[in-house]
Amino acid sequence: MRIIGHLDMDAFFASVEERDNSRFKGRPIAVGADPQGGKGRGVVSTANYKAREYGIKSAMPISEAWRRSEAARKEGKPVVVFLEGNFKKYGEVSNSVVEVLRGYAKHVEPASIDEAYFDISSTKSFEKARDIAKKIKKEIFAKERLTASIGIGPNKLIAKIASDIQKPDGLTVVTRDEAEIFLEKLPVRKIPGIGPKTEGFLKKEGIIIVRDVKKFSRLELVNFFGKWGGEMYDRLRGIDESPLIEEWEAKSIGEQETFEHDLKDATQLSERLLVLAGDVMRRFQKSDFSVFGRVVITVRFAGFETKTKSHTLPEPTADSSLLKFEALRLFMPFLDGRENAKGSAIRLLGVRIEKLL
Ligand code: TTP
Ligand code: MG
Repeated sequence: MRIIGHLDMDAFFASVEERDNSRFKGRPIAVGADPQGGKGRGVVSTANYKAREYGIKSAMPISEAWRRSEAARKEGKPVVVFLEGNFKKYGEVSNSVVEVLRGYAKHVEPASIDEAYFDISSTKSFEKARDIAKKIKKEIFAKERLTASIGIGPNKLIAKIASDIQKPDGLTVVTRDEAEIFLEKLPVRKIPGIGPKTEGFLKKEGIIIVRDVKKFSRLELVNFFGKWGGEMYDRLRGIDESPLIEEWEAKSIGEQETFEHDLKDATQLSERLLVLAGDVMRRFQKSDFSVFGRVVITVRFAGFETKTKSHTLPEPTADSSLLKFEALRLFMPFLDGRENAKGSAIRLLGVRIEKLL
């Protein structure tokens, strides 16, 4: 029997800042771009729970967060502390948390800067797994003065969903026998992979919770959603055999830029893209990786619609001019009707390399 844990730090960047700046304790905090008195053009990386009470959340334009802070001020509530963040420090804390996990589990998969899966099948019981999870939380708090939420389940899928059920400082254990019932009551959106599109489609059918999607056969789901429908059929039932992937720490290197003014000019945009590709290449050359296998670009339009395009190379390479060539090739359709029918201006560009070895 497998017993898998998923740990996710609470309001991660904001909690680190709150910890290290005692004058911000208990105040609403948003980590992200400089709000520039409401004119800033970037986004919120994360907000602590106090700031979330103002409706501020990850990926929200920083200008919107500023407006909410000003509205709070008018109501006599505390204003938000805006901080730009210290990514090097977050990386170090992240490594330190993973080290704690390695003390309890042989197999650990760091899944993002603030989350990791760990395999504690050797405990052989969900009750013992609960005890281990408590110890992990306690040790992280003792070492880093930060709280984390943990989910325990029979696989990665259930563990991930469980870690999000009770936040902050939560611990949710779902045994193999409870898994299917546990999922049935949840809104469909809680299933990883079900995004706004699928949610919208299901809503039109009057479907809100997982139990109701189960009326569709595997074949029906495949007809609706293609190959993903088959995978979804399993996930709705708590079935997930995916193994922990331990070796992909820092599995991508990327750079992005939000422009001071939205850009339309093809020459200027191509130049910025090549500069970003150059920055990515320099970081790649300093890294321990020797080749990359995929090039990804992100384009955000003035209206905030965001698209990513990727190309997997026929074989991995370390070639700087190939990165620039592929990034430009992926970008070309955004300069004409193929990806930009309305001729919109562009506010952000990003370049990333993945499949690093
Ligand atoms: P999350 O775990 O999604 O968020 P969180 O840890 O801030 O809050 P929660 O208590 O709900 O887990 O993301 C982890 C960190 O990743 C977050 O602190 C900041 C960063 N991040 C971004 O920079 N942009 C984003 O859009 C998101 C979602 C996260
Ligand atoms: Mg988190």
